[in-house]
Amino acid sequence: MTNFPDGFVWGAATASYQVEGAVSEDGRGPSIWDTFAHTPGRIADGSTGDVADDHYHRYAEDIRLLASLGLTAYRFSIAWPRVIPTGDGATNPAGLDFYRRLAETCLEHGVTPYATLYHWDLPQPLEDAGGWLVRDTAERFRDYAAITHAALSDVIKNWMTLNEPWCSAFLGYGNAEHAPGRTEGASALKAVHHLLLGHGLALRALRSPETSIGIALNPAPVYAASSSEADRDAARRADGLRNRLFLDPLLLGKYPSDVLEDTGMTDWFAQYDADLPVISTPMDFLGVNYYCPQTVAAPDGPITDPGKPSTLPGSENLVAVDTGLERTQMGWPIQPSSLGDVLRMVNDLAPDLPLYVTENGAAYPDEVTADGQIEDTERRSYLEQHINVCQQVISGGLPLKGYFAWTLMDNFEWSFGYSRRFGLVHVDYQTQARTIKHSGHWLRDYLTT
Ligand code: IFM
Repeated sequence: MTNFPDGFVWGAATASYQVEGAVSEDGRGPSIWDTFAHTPGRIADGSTGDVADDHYHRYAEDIRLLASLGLTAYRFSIAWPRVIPTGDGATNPAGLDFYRRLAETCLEHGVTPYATLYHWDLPQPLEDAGGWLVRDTAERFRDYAAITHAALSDVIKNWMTLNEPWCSAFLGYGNAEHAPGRTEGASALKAVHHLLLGHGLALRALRSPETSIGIALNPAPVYAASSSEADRDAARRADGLRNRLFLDPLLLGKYPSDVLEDTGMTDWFAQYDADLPVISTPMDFLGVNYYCPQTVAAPDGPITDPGKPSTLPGSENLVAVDTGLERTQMGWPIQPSSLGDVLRMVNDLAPDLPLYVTENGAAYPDEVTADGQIEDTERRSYLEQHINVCQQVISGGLPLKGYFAWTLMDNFEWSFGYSRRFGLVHVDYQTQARTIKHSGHWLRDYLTT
């Protein structure tokens, strides 16, 4: 066994649109990702999540595989359009039944279910009515969360409201890399507010003594490329948009004023001060999805390219600096110690709040050898180094309670389609055959021997 404390949670994560497929079955309605993926040019390999890993039909096999890796927790997401196909209207019992079967199968295998209520698949009719740029969506999210929790709280005790609202807001409404593919400039910050409000409203609606509720964010340590004033200011702006814009309202009950000023959104946000107590409703835990740090500098001159909208409205004039670190296939620099930095950053703001690493992993261009092996040495090393950092931060006194690898099995990696594999388990998309990679075998040995 590992040197981690008793009760430390070991799991793997997935998300509905990335694995389920079965997009038109049993009454599921369309989501923004169905629309986006079916729009030519949006997904690098022209693929969609129509079939994905066929997890909707193969979930029992997948949960058995997860348990066979020595993992005892499964973080999955619930597709809002399966539960309420139009987003706001009749509930679809077949959709709820699927998640009941999934949770019950977990429990039969000694696996604790951790459900995320929103991992980006907004029902399309809600986007047509304004999406996350309008307040109504936050209220519809609360209703969906309450219905889902009421139906499943006997089998699911651990809940997350949102996954990575930074991506929903800035990639969805900022630079159009994600669904719904809109470029709204600084108005993407309205999506931030409505997502956080939805989180707070749902948290209040779900609160019960048996339920543990949190959120999964993707904060990243931001380093200045040099100690120059300009580079430090670039780091301040990047940190503001990536981290403080989410952590401050959630944990401190206020928005960072410099970010609102940089983006010209001060007046818009001033109207909604009354939402902050809702947004900062105390959580039971905070999930950190960590992949890589950012190192930024100020450019020598203006670099804004008006043809390419910025992901970070208000911080267009930033350059990402290559510090020479090795990178994964996503181009993300590998710096395990930064996982410690990000966990300490959150812990400094909320010293008693239990933390989980709710995602961590790496994409590499895996190859299947002639004898059917996937010798993913780099992924194994990535996981091992990051798990070692988890151990160090626990020794340092941080309340880190669990680690979820991203991801159980290769799946639809959003705008990259199936061209990026993060799984502990390889998926042959032609046959749907699952094969445990060497990283998965390593993790099983690490956890069980
Ligand atoms: O695949 C995604 C996941 O859906 C959210 N966090 C990052 C992962 C890798 O890009």
